Formats: sequence, structure tokens, C-alpha cells
Amino acid sequence: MKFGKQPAPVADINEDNLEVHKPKTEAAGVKAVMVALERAVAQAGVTRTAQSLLRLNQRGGFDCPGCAWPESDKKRKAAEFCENGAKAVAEENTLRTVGAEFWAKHSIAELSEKTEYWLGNQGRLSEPVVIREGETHYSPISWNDAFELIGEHVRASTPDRCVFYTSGRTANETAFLYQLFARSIGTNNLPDCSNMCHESSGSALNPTIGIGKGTVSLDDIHDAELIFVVGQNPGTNHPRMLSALKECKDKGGKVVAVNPLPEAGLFNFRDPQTLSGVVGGGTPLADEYLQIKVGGDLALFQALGHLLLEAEEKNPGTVVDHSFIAAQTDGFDAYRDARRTLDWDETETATGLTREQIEKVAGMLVASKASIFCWALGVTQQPHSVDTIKEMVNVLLLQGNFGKPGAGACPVRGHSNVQGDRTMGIWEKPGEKLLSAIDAEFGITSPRHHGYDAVESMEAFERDEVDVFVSMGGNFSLACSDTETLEAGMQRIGLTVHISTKPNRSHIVHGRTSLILPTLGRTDKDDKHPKGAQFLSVEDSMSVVHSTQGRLTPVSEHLLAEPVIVARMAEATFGADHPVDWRGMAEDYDVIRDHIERVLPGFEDFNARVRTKNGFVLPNPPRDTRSFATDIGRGRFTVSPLEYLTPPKGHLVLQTMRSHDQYNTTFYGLDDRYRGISDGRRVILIHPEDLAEAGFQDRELVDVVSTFQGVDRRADKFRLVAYPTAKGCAAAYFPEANALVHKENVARVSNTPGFKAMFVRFEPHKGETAAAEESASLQASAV
Ligand SMILES: Nc1nc2c(c(=O)[nH]1)N[C@H]1C(S)=C(S)[C@@H](COP(=O)(O)OP(=O)(O)OC[C@H]3O[C@@H](n4cnc5c(=O)[nH]c(N)nc54)[C@H](O)[C@@H]3O)O[C@H]1N2
Ligand SMILES: Nc1nc2c(c(=O)[nH]1)N[C@H]1C(S)=C(S)[C@@H](COP(=O)(O)OP(=O)(O)OC[C@H]3O[C@@H](n4cnc5c(=O)[nH]c(N)nc54)[C@H](O)[C@@H]3O)O[C@H]1N2
Ligand SMILES: [Mo]
Repeated sequence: MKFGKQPAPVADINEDNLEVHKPKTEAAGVKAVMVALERAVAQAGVTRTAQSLLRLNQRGGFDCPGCAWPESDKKRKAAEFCENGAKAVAEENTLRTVGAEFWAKHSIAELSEKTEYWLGNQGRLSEPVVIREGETHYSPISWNDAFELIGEHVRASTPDRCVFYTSGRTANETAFLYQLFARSIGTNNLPDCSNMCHESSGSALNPTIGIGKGTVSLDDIHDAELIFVVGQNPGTNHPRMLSALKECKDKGGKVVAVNPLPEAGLFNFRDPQTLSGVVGGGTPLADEYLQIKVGGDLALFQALGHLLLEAEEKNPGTVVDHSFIAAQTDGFDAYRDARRTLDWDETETATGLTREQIEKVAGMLVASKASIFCWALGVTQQPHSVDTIKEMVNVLLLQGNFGKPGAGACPVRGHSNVQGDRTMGIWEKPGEKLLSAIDAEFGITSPRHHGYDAVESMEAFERDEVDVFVSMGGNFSLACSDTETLEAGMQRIGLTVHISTKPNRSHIVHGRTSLILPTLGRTDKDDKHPKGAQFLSVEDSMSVVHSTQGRLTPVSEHLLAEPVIVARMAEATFGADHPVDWRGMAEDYDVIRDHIERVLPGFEDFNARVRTKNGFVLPNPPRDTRSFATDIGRGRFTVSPLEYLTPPKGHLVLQTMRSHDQYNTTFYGLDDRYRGISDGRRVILIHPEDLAEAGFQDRELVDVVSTFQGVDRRADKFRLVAYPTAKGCAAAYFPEANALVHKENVARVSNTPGFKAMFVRFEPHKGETAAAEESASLQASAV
């Protein structure tokens, strides 16, 4: 084989090896670079690592498959990446492969006992495989037969019994083709990872500021006087954001961190690319740290609004931007009336913060002429998330923090193209404007009724109302909530199709017939086209659209590019006689971009502008012209009732989060370095006083029970770890704890699962024999 020897596979996790050390108080530094390089070389060897990392986030190179944080449009550093970006690349570049031999060797029954860590570490999928009803193993299938099988199943079904899931790594051109395929079939069943991620942000921002995206640029982050980092762990999930925060601090800006966990990256950053970061003490980041209770942010931002209005009353004309409010917004009077009084006792209970702490931070807001609120999943995955974000918008509107340098709203997006996918029309609730533009361009009739989002898809599986489930990337079975319900439903689907780069759990809990279609990744060369190598494009968290092109030789010659896979599924479904020229688009991505230009606003001259040095920025009315394209043409103040999470007696609030060594459902390794947890993942971080009150010891093995409206869900065998989290608020890793999230535990309006809003209690772990005996005696008594 041309790449030489494959690296040895890894051993599976042994939870008994769990190690716990003191959490760190600073992020990055030289250690981060060393870890990244070590991992990369182990997976891909020295040459391939050098070839890939040198092109990461460079012009003409590929976009990092890690997060959606933007690249600088100024001079780029030779190494414009972070530890976790490098790990994401290594994960994709690995020389290990998973082909016919692997599938012949391992049965589904055997694979279902493996952890996600083991599965993902087996390597890159190298050929298409199928498993049919009654079979125990996947086996090879030709691409032609695979596409025919998909065509047959889709034609034998009805449009709304087909579901098309998208994970946010999917590039613009692929996403555009994919939604066109779904709509050509006649369904808007286009759930995506965004439904489980920042949907609450879109649901709050669209009605209040007229666009479901952030309103800041990277320069704004540098120029802000004050930045709030709310419910976000940038040291792990958006490490390049730390450099931007550092630049802001260097210019005199201040940072406030709001988080139940004292995450290392919020406190001190050692920039491994500067001398002071290597040998000096690094840069302190957060000037104030609010260790808020999980779910307390709505109360916090109501209190901040109250305090700003109070400060304005004391010194009229100094705090609130009245001319902006009068000219550009609606609803201020009702908001002011609602925030006039505040119940401080309840605010302290809801937030776990003291009045003094909140007043101090309000004072910082009063003093700042340009503030930015950054947030991520800490505020999007709770029942009242949409109201929380609306409350943040209220506070920004009060001080006119839109459309001026250094100010605005900054939802920090997750997957590297999750924002672009929505722009391209991956949305279960499309508007008429998009659909009529698609119809006019392609001569099809898109369905007008809305489709399923992620949770609704799971519910449709459960009702046996889905015949075909196609997954463009991602790992739906572990990403969504209520794992057992979801997996039972997935297994009843007629055909599941997984377009993937690596094996994952969704392949194992498959439909009655199932296909795994291996595809090229971001770093792979895509050159098997009549006109030669093709490139794709993505949109980052700040609405910059730019190209991405992989250059590495794919690990297998049997991989197809994603746009090709979509086009061939469509051809097999519709036959040659279809108004859309699928093949023409798959052969030349410029043709896709020409269509996008005619269908979507903001993509004028797409093919030329995507080839420019820094790409181009999509229109953003709040940022560009301080205007708000809402239904009333104004920014909207809103009034929400106070809401926070109150667990029943004997329960704690449980949030789930990512370790430093994972990418969503894939694990790079087992070292959550900053939190000091390694070689084990089934842990519950718990405040020492809560641990004592619950009557357990540090490291004790427990079974976890979550309760939602009287219904319990269980997940067994977690170790309690005393940890400095906010009191009353425990934390576990995603996806191990997803089984605990009841499917109806969702955010209102956005329908995002309540991944950071579970009520849990602990029971001493029942050993395997005890549990078996109990279930036997239950069965006996049932008989
Ligand atoms: N390396 C790496 N990078 C990633 C990812 C990855 O898995 N690995 N995932 C990508 C994706 S898809 C996404 S969406 C982003 C996710 O980026 P993050 O949102 O940073 O991800 P989480 O790990 O879920 O962390 C949520 C943070 O919110 C805090 N939190 C929990 N509950 C609350 C609350 O009620 N209030 C407040 N104020 N804080 C709270 C948690 O303590 C934690 O620090 O990262 C992206 N980047
Ligand atoms: N409890 C809990 N659950 C959560 C969250 C949480 O915070 N807590 N976060 C939610 C969030 S924010 C998100 S975004 C979702 C993530 O949900 P998903 O996006 O569905 O999950 P990922 O783990 O990112 O998907 C990993 C798989 O993608 C495939 N893949 C990787 N690269 C490529 C590629 O280039 N092309 C293709 N076709 N496939 C590729 C690989 O096969 C890999 O196994 O999970 C959600 N679930
Ligand atoms: Mo995400």
C-alpha cells in the first residue's frame, strides 16, 4: 500500500483507569502545540502532517474542520491553527482504514459493545458497504448498486417519510445540492445539527434583530471595550478565539466570563505563537468571573437591564442610547416598565451570584462605549434559552451596541460550516422567498409545508413514520437526546444511509437495510472531474464566505466527493428525465455556485469573489447599516418572565459539555487536560458540598437517574468527582449522558434538546449481578 504501514489500533477505554488531577488555570502554551503534533504524527506520519498543517486555514488551503471561528483577513501566521484544530485534522488524515476486512471481522453485535472512542479510532472508511435485513455483518457493495438501492427505497416511499439530516461540516455547494434533492423529492424534512446547537440563537435573533446570525467581525472583537463570554468554553472549543480576546485585552478591553465551571481558557492564555506566551506568564483574560448557576443567565441579564436603566435614571443621557432606540427600535417602553423593579432575593437564588457581583459587572457595562456579548451552548440548550438570548439582545439594544465598531451580538457557532448550511437552505422551516427562488431557478415545485427538525425526526422514527433516513455526515444516534428511544426508532427505519468519513454509532444502530458511503474530507484532494480539481466554500461564524480546498491524496481510491454522492442519489431517484442537471453540477462546482448566485441574496458574482484572497462578507443589516430587517423593520425589545431551573428536592441540575479531547461524538483521546480528568469519561463533576449532602464519597460509582415531568431516565456506572463547579450544578460529558435527556425536555420555540437542563439524582451503583438479579425477580413477579 502506497502509504506504508498503518498505525496500530488503540485499546478501548477502561473506566477503571480514571485519573483526576487539579484543574488548570491557563490554556494553550507550548504544551498544546506538542500534544497536537504528537497526535498528528501518530495518526498520519511526519510528511502527511506537514503537508496538511501547513495548509490549514491558509489562503488557497483548506478550512479547519474544527470550529467556525473566523480567520484573520490580515497577515496570517505560518501556523494559523490551534491544538484542537490540529487534532481535528489528524483525526481526518489518519492512515488507518476501515474496509471489507474490518466489516467481515466484526459483527454488529460485537461492534455495538464498543465505545465511540474505539469505533472512531479504527480509521477512515475506505469503501461503500451495505447490511440487509437479517444479516449480521456489513459487506462491500458497488457505488452503482448503492445508488440504485437508495433510488428504489425513495421511490417506493412518500416524500415526507424520507428524512435528510445534515451535520455542519457539510460545505456550501454540497448543502445546496442536498436541500435541492430533498425538495425535488417533495419534503422539507431537513433536520440538522443546528437544531441541537444554536437554533435557540436564531429563534431569538430573527424576531429581534432581523437576522439569525451574529453582528460582529473579528475586528470588532479586537476593538471592543468590554466582551462578555457567556456559556462558552473557548479554550477547548474555539481556541483561536483566545488570540482575539488577547488582542482586545492588549488594547485595553475588558472581559467578563459567565460560566458555572471555572474553565481554564477563560482565565489565562499563553499564546504559543509569541515569545511571551512561550517563556512569559501569558495574558490574564477574564477581569470578572461570574460563577453562575446553570440556567441562571436569564435572571442575570434581566438584572443587568434593570441596573442600566437605574444608572440612566441617576445620570440621564449617559447610559441608554435614546436616539438609537427612538430611530431604530420598538418596544422600549414596555421593556423599561417590566425592568423597573427587581426582586434581588430571587435574582440571587436564580443566578447563585451576589447582588454586589452583578452590580460590579453592570458598572463595567455602564462604563463601556462598545460591548459585545459572545455566547455558545451554555445558554442555548435549556427550556428558556430563547428568552435568555432575547434578554441579552435587550441589554445590547439599550446601549445601542449594534452597527458600531467593537459592539454587537456574537453567537459563537460550532461546526465549521453550520452557519453556511442554513444560508444554503438546510432548514426544515423555509420561507416562501427561498422556495420560490429555488422553483424559478430549477423548474421544480418545492413543498410549502414545514418538515421535521432533529427532535421531531426522532419522534417520527418512534411512530414508524420514516422509511428512509439519509445522514450527510454526523452521528445522529449519539448527537440527539434520549438515546434509547432514538436508537430503537432508528432500527425500525427501512433504509438508513450514512455518508461518513469514520465509523460511528449511527452505523451500528442502523435501519433494516443500511448503507455506509465513504466520502472525501476537507483535507482530501477532489480532482476526479472532467475539468480537474474542484474546491468548495464555507461561511464562518462572522458571515465570511471563502474557499476551502484539500490537497492530500485520499487514503482510498473508492471515496467519492459529497456533491457527487448527492447528485448520484438524485439521478438514481429521478432517472435521466429531471429538470435539474445533477451531473453537470457534480462535475463542475462553478455551475453549483452560479445557481446559488441566482437563488440566494448576497452571492452576487460568487465565482469571482470566492476566488479572491479573503473571500467576501455576506450582507448583515445590523452590522452594515444599523438597521433591522424584522417584520416591523425595527429592532425589537422583548419582555420575558423570569425563569430558571429549580430541581425537585434531592436532585441537582446536570449540564453536559465537551472534554478537551473530543469533537462532538468523536474522541481524539482521553485527556480533558484543562479540567484534569483523564483516561475515563463516565464521570459526574459535582460540588464537594453537594457530594457530602448526597452522602457519597469522591470517586464513588453511581447510577444516574434523571427525572422529567415524572418520567425517569437512567444511565449507569458513572464516577462522582468532586470539582469546583457552581453549587447545585453537576456536569457530565456529551454524549455519555444523552440517554438522560428526555425527548420532550427541549427549549421552547427552538425545540433544542435540554442538554444543559437535566434534574438528576444518584444511586449507589448496582453491580452487574445485583442488577441482573433484580431484573430477574421483577420479571418473575410480573409473571
Ligand atoms: N475541540 C472541539 N471544538 C469544538 C467542538 C468540539 O466538540 N471539540 N464542538 C463544536 C460545536 S458543534 C459547538 S456547538 C461548539 C460548542 O462550544 P461550547 O458551547 O463552548 O461547548 P460546550 O462544551 O457544550 O460548553 C458549554 C459551556 O457552557 C457552560 N455552561 C453550561 N451551562 C451553562 C449555563 O446555564 N450558563 C452559562 N453561562 N454557562 C453554562 C459549560 O460549563 C461550558 O463551559 O464548539 C465547536 N468546537
Ligand atoms: N448532550 C449533548 N448532546 C449534544 C450537544 C451537547 O452539548 N450536549 N451538542 C449538540 C451539538 S452543538 C451538535 S453540533 C451535535 C453534533 O452532531 P453531529 O454533527 O451529528 O455529530 P458529529 O460528532 O460532529 O459527527 C461526527 C461524524 O461525522 C462524520 N464526518 C466527519 N467529517 C466528515 C466529512 O467531512 N464529511 C462527512 N460526510 N462526514 C464527516 C464522521 O463519520 C463522524 O463520525 O450534537 C449535539 N448533541
Ligand atoms: Mo454544535
